[in-house]
Amino acid sequence: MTATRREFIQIGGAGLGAAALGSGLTTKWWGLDPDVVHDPGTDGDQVVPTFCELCFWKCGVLAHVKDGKVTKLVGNPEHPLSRGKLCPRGTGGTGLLYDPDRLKKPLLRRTGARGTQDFEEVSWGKALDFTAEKLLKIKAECGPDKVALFSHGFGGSFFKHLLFAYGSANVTAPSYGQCRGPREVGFNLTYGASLGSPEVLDIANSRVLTLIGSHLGENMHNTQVQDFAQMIAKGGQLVVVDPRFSTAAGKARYWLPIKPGTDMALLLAWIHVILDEGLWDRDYVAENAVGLDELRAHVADKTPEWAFTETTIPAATIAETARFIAGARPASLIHPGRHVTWYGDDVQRSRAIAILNALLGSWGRRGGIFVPTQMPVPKYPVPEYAEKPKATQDAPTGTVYPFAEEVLSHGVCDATVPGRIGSPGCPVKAWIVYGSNLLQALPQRKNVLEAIQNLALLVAVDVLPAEIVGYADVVLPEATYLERWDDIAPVPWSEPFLAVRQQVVPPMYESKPGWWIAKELGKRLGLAEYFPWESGEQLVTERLKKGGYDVEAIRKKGVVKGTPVPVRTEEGLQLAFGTPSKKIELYSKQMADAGLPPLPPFTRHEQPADGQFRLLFGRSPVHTFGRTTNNRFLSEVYSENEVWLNAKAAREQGLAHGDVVTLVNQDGVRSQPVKLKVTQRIRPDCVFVVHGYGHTNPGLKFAANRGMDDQTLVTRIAVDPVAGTTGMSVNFVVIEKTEKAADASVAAKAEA
Ligand SMILES: Nc1nc2c(c(=O)[nH]1)N[C@H]1C(S)=C(S)[C@@H](COP(=O)(O)OP(=O)(O)OC[C@H]3O[C@@H](n4cnc5c(=O)[nH]c(N)nc54)[C@H](O)[C@@H]3O)O[C@H]1N2
Ligand SMILES: Nc1nc2c(c(=O)[nH]1)N[C@H]1C(S)=C(S)[C@@H](COP(=O)(O)OP(=O)(O)OC[C@H]3O[C@@H](n4cnc5c(=O)[nH]c(N)nc54)[C@H](O)[C@@H]3O)O[C@H]1N2
Ligand code: SF4
Ligand SMILES: [Mo]
Repeated sequence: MTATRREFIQIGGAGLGAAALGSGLTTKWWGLDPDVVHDPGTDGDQVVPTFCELCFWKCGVLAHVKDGKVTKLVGNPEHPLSRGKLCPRGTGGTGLLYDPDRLKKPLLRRTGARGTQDFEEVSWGKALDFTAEKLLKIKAECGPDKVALFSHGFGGSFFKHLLFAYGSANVTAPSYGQCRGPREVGFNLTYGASLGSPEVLDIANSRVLTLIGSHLGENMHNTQVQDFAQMIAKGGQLVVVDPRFSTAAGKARYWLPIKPGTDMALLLAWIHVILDEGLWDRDYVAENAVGLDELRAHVADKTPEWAFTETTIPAATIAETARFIAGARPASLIHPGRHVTWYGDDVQRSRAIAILNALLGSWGRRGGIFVPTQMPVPKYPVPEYAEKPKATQDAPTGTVYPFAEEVLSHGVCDATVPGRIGSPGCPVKAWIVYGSNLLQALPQRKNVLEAIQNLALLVAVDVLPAEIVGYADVVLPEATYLERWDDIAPVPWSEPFLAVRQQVVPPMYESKPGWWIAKELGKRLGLAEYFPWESGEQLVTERLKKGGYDVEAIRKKGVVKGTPVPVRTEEGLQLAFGTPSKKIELYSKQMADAGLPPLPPFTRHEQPADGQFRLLFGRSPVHTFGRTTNNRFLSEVYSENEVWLNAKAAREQGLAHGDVVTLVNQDGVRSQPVKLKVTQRIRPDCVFVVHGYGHTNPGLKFAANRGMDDQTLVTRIAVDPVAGTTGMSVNFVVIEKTEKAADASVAAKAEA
């Protein structure tokens, strides 16, 4: 059974607006393009399959084209991640393509300081020559490991290849150290495998799904939300642990409004009850796991009564939900979350979630976590890299944080400031930033800006004038995903498939696809042999041909599927684990050997003082952080964030719904003015905002000055000792009433 559109939209938090977008019913169009742009929803006389990049889930898209314009984007029914539907954001991709504020030409900074935005439009030749000259100089003087790439998004693959060929292994991403890093490390330590993106979760078949924060329905990953709707339609039940009454909480059998930062206590108490009452999967654990005795001893005193004092969840509710969760095993899934950099003990919390899933026997089982398969596709032949790419000694990776799996972005910032960390030698000199708005993505902006001002070169490859672009020396305007080919990458999933991103319409303005930019830079760096393809199209079709695939059929359908293989034990999958013991490691000897707690300890985190609130953040169903807040189409539904505040707390503060307020954090840093949303749907000790607003680059004519930027207030972080990732939910604010209006209408007027 597949979810109907109605079920899908019911989960979405934005109600009617999302429905209108999802079905292409919106009639208003902004007329952004000087030429005719059809109303979105118009059928094309040509349909080109590709895949989406409004977020990183890679859903299959059928793009309708009429008179050379993209008129409508719909889900590809053949594509396993979209199944004929897109989320509201994916449907609004034309709002990016036809955004009048797009970067149109390469830019070079004139003489002013970084950030003054005094740019000169130049030819591609001049921009690339300038960049290559600087990069060659840095390599000659300091070595190749003094260049770093920050990257988010599928097109980053070409720039990673460029950096490796140049000799640097400093590839980093806020989507690791400020997002899912701790989860991947926690699951790797426990199962010897991580969850990846898209996460390998069999939600559609879960009988009970437990969400620890993960706000599905606001967090709008298409397949997951469709699966979620299917699960609910089939009578599946939900346990939602969230200080806020999220969209998902509205569908839940149990909503546990936990005190923020105390989830570990709840998880340990659940484990305690499950072991104490003999509710775990004995056969599964006996066969597949090690460390049960140590775990039992570890949680012996972690009773529901104890957890109540930490979490404020009544002991009886903790025991009842533990039984409820265990009662549905093995089709009982504790969702591992995605954005998990919260309090600095995030790997340990992810370990506790991994352990709980093991007790439920959900790994490799129907309704739990499946073991993905992947379609084979041969590489395009390129020479071996001349030298093994080197990472800077100064960026904390595995050496400082024993289980960090990637170069850490804030570590690169530190390594860019002379004398900040590591050896006093030559600090990192150049950053190439691809599809990452570091000023909104990284915490402790002062450090980020200090690093930026120490650089010899900052190159931004982007589609819009995001804040980071304003600080660049060289701005390289990339073509949007609808205007370019990208390399092919098999997605690990429950069924094997390959999808192609093909150009739907030619690049507008002077924008260029990433493959072209990387190849042209490569040529100028003496690395031409590493970019032997003539075009993105040729690269992809060669690889497919070599793999024996029917290229024409794939281009026509956008996707090819392979023969299914077992991905759950019920289908004949044999479980195997990549840990040192070849078992699920409830007790982690690896961690003990590294001097870290081998079982997840409870750490009591600082709580806000009277009158202070913990700052929490999350997603809106119709936007992807700050990358879509300038999208006029999506902004018809939600154009400005607001601060959620509990109604009782608001009364005590003398504040009312709709007031314009300023948040001031523990270090005296002030937010932009923002509207207050007074609601019963949040605990009184925290406030919540949607991340990605409060843009400050005036080039984003629609989004500039709309709402507030939560990142401004993240001046304090809690670094995870296991993975080096940065917990960011450790900032407290007071709320001041502001006289001056939060005036998005200023931006709107400027545009009119
Ligand atoms: N529409 C949309 N969807 C997206 C994205 C987007 O930008 N827009 N971004 C995608 C990306 S990259 C990511 S990483 C994911 C992020 O999505 P999630 O992983 O779901 O996000 P989080 O920010 O971890 O979770 C936010 C929720 O956690 C709750 N919360 C805050 N603190 C605590 C706490 O201490 N304990 C508990 N139990 N709950 C807490 C908040 O109230 C909120 O409901 O979303 C993805 N999906
Ligand atoms: N305070 C706070 N900080 C956070 C979070 C939070 O909730 N609150 N969330 C964290 C999470 S979960 C994540 S994943 C990170 C993500 O943070 P980032 O790595 O910054 O990712 P995005 O916000 O998606 O990147 C946006 C940039 O990509 C550009 N872009 C869009 N499409 C393209 C394209 O096709 N090509 C190119 N070259 N550029 C493109 C946009 O114009 C924009 O400049 O941020 C993290 N930081
Ligand atoms: S989840 Fe939505 S925005 Fe993300 S790739 Fe899929 S359709 Fe696009
Ligand atoms: Mo993320």
